[in-house]
Amino acid sequence: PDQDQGQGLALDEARPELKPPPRFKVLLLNDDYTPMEFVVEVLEVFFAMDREKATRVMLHVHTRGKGVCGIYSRDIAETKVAQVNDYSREHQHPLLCAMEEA
Ligand code: TYC
Repeated sequence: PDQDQGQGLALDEARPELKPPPRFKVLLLNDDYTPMEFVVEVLEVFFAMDREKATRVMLHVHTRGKGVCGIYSRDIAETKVAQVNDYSREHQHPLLCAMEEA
């Protein structure tokens, strides 16, 4: 009764191996207008960074154009992106958060 489920099951295996779920990088993008202090606050509040790490990540984004805030399941990554972009818009800053498959 063991049939190939289309995920690489060898014909002599009893059960198919399930593919691990994809992971997503949550990214912060640089812009010319969002205050550095606001970006640090976002990293502290939404990504549980202490001030030192948040400042390091903010400066990386500021100098390199983008940076990784964390790596999550699709659901958590989508929620973080929406929370950060809503929060930035509420405060009338152009700060953008995005995600890409890790
Ligand atoms: N470049 C912004 C400034 O000079 C600071 C900044 C850092 C903005 C990181 C966005 O994701 C960002 N005020």
